[in-house]
Amino acid sequence: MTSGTATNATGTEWHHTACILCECNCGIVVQVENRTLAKVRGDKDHPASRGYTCNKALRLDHYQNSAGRLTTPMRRRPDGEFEPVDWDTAIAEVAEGFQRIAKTYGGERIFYYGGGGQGNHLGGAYSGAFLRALGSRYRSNALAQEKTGEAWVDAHLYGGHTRGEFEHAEVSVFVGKNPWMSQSFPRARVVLNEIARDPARSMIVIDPVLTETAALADHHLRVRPGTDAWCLAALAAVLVQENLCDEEFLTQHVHGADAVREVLRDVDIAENARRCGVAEEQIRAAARRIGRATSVSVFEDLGVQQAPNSTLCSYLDKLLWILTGNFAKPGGQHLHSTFAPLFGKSGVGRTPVTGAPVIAGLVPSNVVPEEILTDHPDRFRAMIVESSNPAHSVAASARVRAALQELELLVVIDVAMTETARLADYVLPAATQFEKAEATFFNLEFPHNTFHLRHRLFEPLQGTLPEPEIWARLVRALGVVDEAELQPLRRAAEAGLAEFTAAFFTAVASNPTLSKVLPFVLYETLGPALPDGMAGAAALWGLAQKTAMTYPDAVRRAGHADGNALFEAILANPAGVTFTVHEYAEDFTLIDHPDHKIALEIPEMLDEIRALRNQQAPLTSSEFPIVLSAGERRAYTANDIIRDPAWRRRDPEGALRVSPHDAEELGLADGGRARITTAAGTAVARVEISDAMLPGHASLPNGLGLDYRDGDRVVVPGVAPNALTSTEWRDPYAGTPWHKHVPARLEAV
Ligand SMILES: Nc1nc2c(c(=O)[nH]1)N[C@H]1C(S)=C(S)[C@@H](COP(=O)(O)OP(=O)(O)OC[C@H]3O[C@@H](n4cnc5c(=O)[nH]c(N)nc54)[C@H](O)[C@@H]3O)O[C@H]1N2
Ligand SMILES: Nc1nc2c(c(=O)[nH]1)N[C@H]1C(S)=C(S)[C@@H](COP(=O)(O)OP(=O)(O)OC[C@H]3O[C@@H](n4cnc5c(=O)[nH]c(N)nc54)[C@H](O)[C@@H]3O)O[C@H]1N2
Ligand code: SF4
Ligand SMILES: [Mo]
Repeated sequence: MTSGTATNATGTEWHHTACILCECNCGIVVQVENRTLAKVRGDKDHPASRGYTCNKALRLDHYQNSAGRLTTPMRRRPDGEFEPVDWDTAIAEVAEGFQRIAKTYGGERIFYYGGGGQGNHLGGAYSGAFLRALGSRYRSNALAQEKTGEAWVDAHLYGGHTRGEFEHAEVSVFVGKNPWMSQSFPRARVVLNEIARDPARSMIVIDPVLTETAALADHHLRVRPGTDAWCLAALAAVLVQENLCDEEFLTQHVHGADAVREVLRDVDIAENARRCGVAEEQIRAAARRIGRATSVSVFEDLGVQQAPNSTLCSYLDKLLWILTGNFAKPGGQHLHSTFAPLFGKSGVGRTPVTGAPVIAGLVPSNVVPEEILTDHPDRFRAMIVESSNPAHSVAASARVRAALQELELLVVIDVAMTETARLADYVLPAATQFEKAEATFFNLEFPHNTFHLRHRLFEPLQGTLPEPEIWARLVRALGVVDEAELQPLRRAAEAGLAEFTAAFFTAVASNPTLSKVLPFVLYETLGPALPDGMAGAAALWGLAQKTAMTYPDAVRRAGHADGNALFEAILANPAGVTFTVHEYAEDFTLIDHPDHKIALEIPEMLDEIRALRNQQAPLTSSEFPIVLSAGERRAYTANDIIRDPAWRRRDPEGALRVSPHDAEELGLADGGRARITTAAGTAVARVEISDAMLPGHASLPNGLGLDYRDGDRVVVPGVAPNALTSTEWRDPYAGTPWHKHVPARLEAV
């Protein structure tokens, strides 16, 4: 442990690493004692978080030393019980099993789900070699239950992902997003407080709940759940009808704006205001604030992405910043560089059984059960799940579990015995994110974008392996690469990066097999030449080359002469590096269309705006009159990452929040219990009566209802939200679930 450490005045060692509980991955420094994370602080040297953390990072040891950790590979016996097996047996049998599936049904019948959670994408970077060698093509992960609708819109508009620059925005707009709790951009609470304190800046929040963020807002548009499309269409319509658009920007950088404006001119703003339950004057005031600002940034998240009209909402909220020209300037919205793109560009079109759209290369999570539970010849027959818990995190858990059990082969790679692992034929135990080199590809900022390669704090726990090693062993077992082909590259790597670079490009150009399994080749050849414990970083060498080729000027501005210099900087800076520095005008060059203009007209979306005039039947009914938001981010939720309930300082069971009005009507008492019933299932939760909730709206936190076993003690605190959700409630374009809008009935128990 040399390069990963810093020492303070008293001689105590602080090791650089990162929090793994949300996509921000704030830099932290930790003191370790006997394999525990004894003390945790924000890392001032981290280029993005600069010392910031939220409350969640401080007790990360509940992840590292969870009693639920796996310590040996396991195989299911014919009697259904697991038995421990050694790694050689597990690897040989798993590789052989998938080979058999590929031979019998074709590699395309092998489906891959996951590849990284909020803090770990390095393992997933290696999965592709094994999957490609088998001929597997279909994959998915949690992004296909939240971000694919937005990705579909983005692909049409400019072909890339955008991010707001909230730190400098005059007006920040949060649509179905509560960054006080869910973070998602650097130093969120600091930035929100700064905006709230500054009379020259404004915050607009669209949310039915009076969230912590909404409480700081200048304009809280408190829509009725599920009615954002009317609110957003009205906001965009005000911009057009009151001539608040940036004409110069639209002329120079956008085409199709006139068609969009024509549709928005016909929007009846008063009627839309009525439909979403927000006063017309409030909508007009918010739109005018956007219209006159020098800079506007917009963040949409699950409140619209997991609710009705979600893809339309993604389109409408992008109109707010595009019509007003808030792009390619300080405080505006930006396309950004990526170190490794999170979204695939070339999809495979449609899923084999249901014909669902594959957006950004991802099968919609909600159709996974239907792609398995059928006698269709092209159904998925086998699956690998890595770093994800779909049996708990995907809609309609009961159906997902039935599907997973139907597979001929299910292999799960995780650190813990999860709801999904329990259904597997083989469970492969991974080292934790503090026991291996790790990084994420949530690198989404502009003009400065950062990348953080973390060094391990501990050796892998006995019996576990880092995923790059697991994938390498699996590829070796397939026998697709000849050892002799790797030898020259290994020798070159020992000689240095320059030698390796030359040898690598020669080898790959002359051998198509190697290019099929590139991450494996890098791990096997460059990996051994990297510092102790850092072999897993080998794939980053390839990504660094690509990054330097894609953004040569921005990488040079960040101080890296070329791909090798960037890779070396990443290895040498355990607190993270800035890898690109952009100039604002470069935003335009990042637009992926040949003319580098935003293509604003999406005919399907314009039809959807027109269709908002028609009545849409509510999803609630007399049987299920309440809208339940199943899975809200709170102070102590972190997806399915932390299983140990002792991590939570407050609200260990994750209360059901209901409005005073509904509590009164239904006879629910604060601290009492309520039965929640939906079309999919039923559960009992503790009640919290909260003024933050609108009548008719209730909310449950995410990440609860996970079981935790400590010796013989098994606890399952709270409600698993997906015991209450259904697969068919999903967006017609992207197949994303409506978790925030589940019709439900509540009764006192
Ligand atoms: N504490 C914590 N932080 C997290 C996570 C975590 O588990 N815990 N997970 C991370 C992940 S994976 C993600 S994707 C992000 C998600 O981050 P967010 O999207 O901010 O999280 P949510 O709380 O699920 O939903 C956001 C808001 O949607 C609102 N909402 C519900 N229904 C509607 C509606 O009909 N319209 C509108 N406009 N709003 C509605 C809710 O009131 C809520 O305030 O958080 C990340 N950060
Ligand atoms: N009803 C409802 N459902 C939801 C949501 C909601 O709001 N409501 N939110 C959705 C969203 S936005 C998301 S992002 C998903 C998240 O759901 P998932 O895709 O299931 O991902 P995580 O919860 O991040 O689960 C991470 C898994 O990785 C494991 N893990 C941790 N570290 C490592 C490691 O180093 N290696 C390996 N191999 N495994 C590791 C953990 O033990 C855990 O099982 O949930 C979705 N599901
Ligand atoms: S949970 Fe997110 S915002 Fe909070 S410390 Fe961890 S990475 Fe940072
Ligand atoms: Mo997410």
